[in-house]
Amino acid sequence: MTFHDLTALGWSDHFADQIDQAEAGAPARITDIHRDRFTALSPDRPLALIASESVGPMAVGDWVLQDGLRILRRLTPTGEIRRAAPHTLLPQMIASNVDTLGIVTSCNNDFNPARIERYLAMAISANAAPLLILTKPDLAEDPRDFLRQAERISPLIVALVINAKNAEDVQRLSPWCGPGKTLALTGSSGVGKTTLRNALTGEAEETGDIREDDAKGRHTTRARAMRPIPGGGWLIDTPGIRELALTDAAEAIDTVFADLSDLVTHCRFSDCSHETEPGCAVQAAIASGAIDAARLERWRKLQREESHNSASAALARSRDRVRQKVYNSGKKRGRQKRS
Ligand SMILES: Nc1nc2c(ncn2[C@@H]2O[C@H](COP(=O)(O)OP(=O)(O)OP(=O)(O)O)[C@@H](O)[C@H]2O)c(=O)[nH]1
Ligand SMILES: [Mg+2]
Repeated sequence: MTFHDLTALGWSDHFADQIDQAEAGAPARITDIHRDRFTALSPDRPLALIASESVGPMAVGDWVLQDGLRILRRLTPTGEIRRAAPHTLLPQMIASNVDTLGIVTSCNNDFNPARIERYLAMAISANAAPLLILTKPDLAEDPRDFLRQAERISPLIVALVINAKNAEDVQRLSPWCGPGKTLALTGSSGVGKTTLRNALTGEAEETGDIREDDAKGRHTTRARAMRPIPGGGWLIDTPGIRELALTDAAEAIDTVFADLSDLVTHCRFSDCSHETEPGCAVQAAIASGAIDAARLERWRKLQREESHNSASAALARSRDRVRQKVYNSGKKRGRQKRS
């Protein structure tokens, strides 16, 4: 069995500063979550844990304090990869404490700038560096064309074209791996996340074919998992996402579209809708060809959607608080009656 010291596991002052000298429990990092059961790694051994009641939601990649059986406390992460869950739109954590988010797409029909912009915002709101990984160049006529399109999406894009089935090519990800570093992979089903995982970690996890007509995958990976990379560092593999909806990511969206969000500060009216108002800097930039009207539309659509999702989440949270108050006061009345 391999042992990892705390630093090699990703520990830093960010976590050490959160602990009191006298506090009970030792640090460990969560690698798998199965309902209410957790697998974690401490420097000296793997652990099977359950959470004590007060701990709250957790994600793969989290640092916790534990007593060998129970998780006592979750330490505040450096960031959370989050999305709005399908149907409920409530924030759902995918992974935490991620240094680099590998946004995986393929040199085929999966490639979609609007979708990549969403993943960029997801990375930024998690304090993770985005890295675009374009797989399946061996099946494309001109993979460089996908790279050129990717680089036009945002100045934030760092993109690599990688044949995930070629172990040597996958080694080009090594600058983003290394002791203590965590690389998570996200993207649609069938883009090659688990194929990359197997090449990086030496595992033989199941991968699945995609449909020929639209390049869609079959959702082969079902659970998130954090695994060691033999040369150092950690890889988090995640199930494919059908449609990424964002929540609590307004600032990150503005960062992805920083040129547009800067531009609006030059409009004559502060409440300019960028449609017909005089002195609109955005319309002027479109007219001069400085910005792309389709990109502006994508930004505004994402802003509208995110604000709807965040408002739904805020409403659900306040309903929860009211329900909790009613429940607590019911419990209190019950206790008073009994005494
Ligand atoms: N030719 C080629 N095939 C690839 C490449 N990357 C992945 N594949 C194939 O694409 C299919 C899907 O790969 P997976 O690794 O299962 O994809 P995934 O992203 O993990 O998919 P989910 O687990 O469903 O989210 C498999 O048949 C892989 O062999 C690549 O770079 N080139
Ligand atoms: Mg997979």
